[in-house]
Amino acid sequence: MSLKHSTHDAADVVAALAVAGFSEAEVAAMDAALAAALQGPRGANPLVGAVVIAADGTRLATGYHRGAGTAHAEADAIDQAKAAGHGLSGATMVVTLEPCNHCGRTGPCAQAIIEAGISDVVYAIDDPHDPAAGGAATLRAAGVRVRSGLGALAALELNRRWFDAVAAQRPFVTLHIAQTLDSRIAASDGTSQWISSPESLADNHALRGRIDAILVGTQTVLVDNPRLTARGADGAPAGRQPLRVVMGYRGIPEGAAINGDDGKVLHLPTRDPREALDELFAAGVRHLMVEGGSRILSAFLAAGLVDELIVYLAPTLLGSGTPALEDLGITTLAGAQQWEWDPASGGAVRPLGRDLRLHLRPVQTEPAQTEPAPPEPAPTEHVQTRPALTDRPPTPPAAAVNTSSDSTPLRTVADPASGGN
Ligand code: AOF
Ligand code: ZN
Repeated sequence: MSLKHSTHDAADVVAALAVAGFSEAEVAAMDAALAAALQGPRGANPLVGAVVIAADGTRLATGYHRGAGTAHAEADAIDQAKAAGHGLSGATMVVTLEPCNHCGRTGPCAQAIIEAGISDVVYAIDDPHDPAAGGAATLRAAGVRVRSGLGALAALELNRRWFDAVAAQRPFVTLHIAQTLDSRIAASDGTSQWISSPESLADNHALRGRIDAILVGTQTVLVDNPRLTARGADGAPAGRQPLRVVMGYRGIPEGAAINGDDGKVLHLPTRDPREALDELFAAGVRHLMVEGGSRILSAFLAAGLVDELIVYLAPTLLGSGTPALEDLGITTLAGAQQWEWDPASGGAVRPLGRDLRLHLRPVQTEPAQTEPAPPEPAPTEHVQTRPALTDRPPTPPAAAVNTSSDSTPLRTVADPASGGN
């Protein structure tokens, strides 16, 4: 919870913070870090922002994470501070997530902070992701003063669905719909290329280039014969390609374009989104884009398994044809799914050529809090805090992830291909 939302007046807030052990400059820096985090894209990694302030509270640099495989927020902020010629000895790093401790796709942030000579770290919330967790302990062992809890509720809310996905050991799911104004994804004769503007298609291909996997149903393969590769405006394949996944019972024709020639194709003989996510998580997929068609889109939505919704809305009317969605099992307005505009990843509403790109996330479905929100936690110097994570569903045991040898084997098909989208 950001203190700017408090009902107290400014003097009360400053006094309360002094008691809690956070300076006015640290509170302002955390607000700025939370705002910076929103500039990043949602996906396999959380949105993270970081602000470095000098001992006198002067802001030296602001950084954020631009998605899996790129520099973490702390490293970004440190690089920017150095590029601007600032010394970091005695500075404070204010960051929305516990600095990581692991050498993943990028180096451990805890080490980068220590090496930069930063003396204080204020972070909002612990990193629940096992390989990355433990940065606070590493920092303390190196003599860095570490406090946490500032902005914890806002930081949790920022990445609510990412925390859920980590706890449930499933990929983060982005669902993509390219539709007309009247929610059609194809005309009655089956034609669908192209409903979206070239700018929307380019945006979708950029997203394809940074996800781990893209999923369609067998019906889409049989009707549209898509390639599902990430391509640039000139049609050339992007450097990084997603795993192409087909879900459903029917077989994939040998000559289907989706087969490609790189072997990065998986057929999941199931109609159950949960089963598909279990299989994909076990195969290392952490960010999945569900591309269509309407039965698959609806199955993921009905199961509550969509973390992010991107709709490319074309100013086109068909009046007939394939609706984007099928029955979601909702019969009364009180049962409607509620979504909220998501300002992250390029904004809630953005014109793309003649289309609008709409970006949404599910409204929290957990029971409403009956008690007033807890106060901003006091800083923790020795105890690892995990504030609102305690009211999350418990992490399922590892056995919940389908890795058993008697599970339906995955069939990989890799045949020459042609055509499609
Ligand atoms: C941070 N700062 O800005 C982010 C963190 O695959 P990697 O190497 O990018 O590591 C991803 C994990 O690191 C991610 O699952 C989460 O636990 C943490 N993300 N950590 O210190 C950041 N994005
Ligand atoms: Zn990191």
